[in-house]
Amino acid sequence: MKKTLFEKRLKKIKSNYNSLINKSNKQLFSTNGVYSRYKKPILTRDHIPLNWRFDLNEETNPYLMERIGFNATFNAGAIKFNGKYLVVVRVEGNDRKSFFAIAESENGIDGFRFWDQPIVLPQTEEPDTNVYDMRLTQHDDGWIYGVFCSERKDPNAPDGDTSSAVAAAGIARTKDLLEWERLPDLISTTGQQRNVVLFPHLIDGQYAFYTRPQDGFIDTGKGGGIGFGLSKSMDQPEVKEELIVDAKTYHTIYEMKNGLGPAPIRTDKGWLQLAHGVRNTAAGLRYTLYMFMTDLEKPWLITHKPHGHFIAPLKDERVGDVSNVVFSNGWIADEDGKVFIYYASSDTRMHVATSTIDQLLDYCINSPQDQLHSHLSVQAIHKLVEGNKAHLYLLG
Ligand code: M1P
Repeated sequence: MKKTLFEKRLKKIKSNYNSLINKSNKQLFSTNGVYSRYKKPILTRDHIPLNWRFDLNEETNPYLMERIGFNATFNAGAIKFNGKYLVVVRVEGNDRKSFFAIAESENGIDGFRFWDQPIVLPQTEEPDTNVYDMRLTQHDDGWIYGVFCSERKDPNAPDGDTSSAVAAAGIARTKDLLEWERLPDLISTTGQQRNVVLFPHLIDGQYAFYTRPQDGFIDTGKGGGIGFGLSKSMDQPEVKEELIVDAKTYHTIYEMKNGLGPAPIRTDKGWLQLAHGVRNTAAGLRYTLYMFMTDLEKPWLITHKPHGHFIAPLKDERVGDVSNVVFSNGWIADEDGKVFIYYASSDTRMHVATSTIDQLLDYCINSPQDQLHSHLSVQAIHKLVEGNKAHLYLLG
């Protein structure tokens, strides 16, 4: 019997989908020796399960049309859970609303599969218009916390302004990543907050947050910088004072604003920290990733900070819905020291890069710092060239 349009389309859609999700990834040669990129993104909108997109009933959907479209999969938190590598992905629908959905892989670099359904995030009394960029923290108190941006329309926006928004740090917690309990949003010293990260241990008996105080939705204004503050509880989370850990600074890659990425990784030499920095250019904002280390006992004090960016958008990564952006809010450190850095490119797709704790420590400790002036950058190059004189024959 002749195949219906529905049947023909189903066959093609299924075969495209299966070949995509079963593709293996390939590690690329590490040009800088710090981390390795991989050939393909780990998740794109085409990885979204077919039963989230299509009505699979031929009677109600004879053309096998997509009923719900998805625009992007990006900015994922990450955690190792029951031996699996999980990413909590920011999935954005064609309707511009983001939500969280978990994808799981056996090896952390390919074979990511979404769980059956997106996370059901309970609401506070004031429902979120949009939620995004969840940072996961396995806290000493036994809960896994997800801290994310909750965005709502600015109640003080003048008539006719339909785009001004207010960003707050939303908080939810879980034990199994299936059922989530919503807590009140973090109250802090400034009007808006994004890029808030919960530190995994109590400090002086209090919960500790890295923050990013800002007095505008896009522009951080006076508040720019990665902050740090303590809250007496998670039931009424409130940070009354924010110390600036890493200030936005003139003529750096974080000149305009910055924000912490995932929760830090503990090492015996200090906390490894990953952040994003933003500078303005004639082509618009450029987001790159950078690293620094903080003191083990005083995780608000920077001990090492390599100059410039750690990962910048490269080749295909440079283009997407918001071009020239890399952003990370998830990484996983394995017990053997391997580190999986999950990063998104141009607010469109997810990638992984791998490194090790030893490599990242070496990078942070032994790279020169940004001396903030061109002539001092030249001095650093001269120093390296001088030290290399005895080894120049290696390049011959
Ligand atoms: O579009 C780039 C990024 O912009 C925001 O980051 P920040 O608050 O530092 O400017 C976030 O909306 C982030 O999701 C997005 O990737």
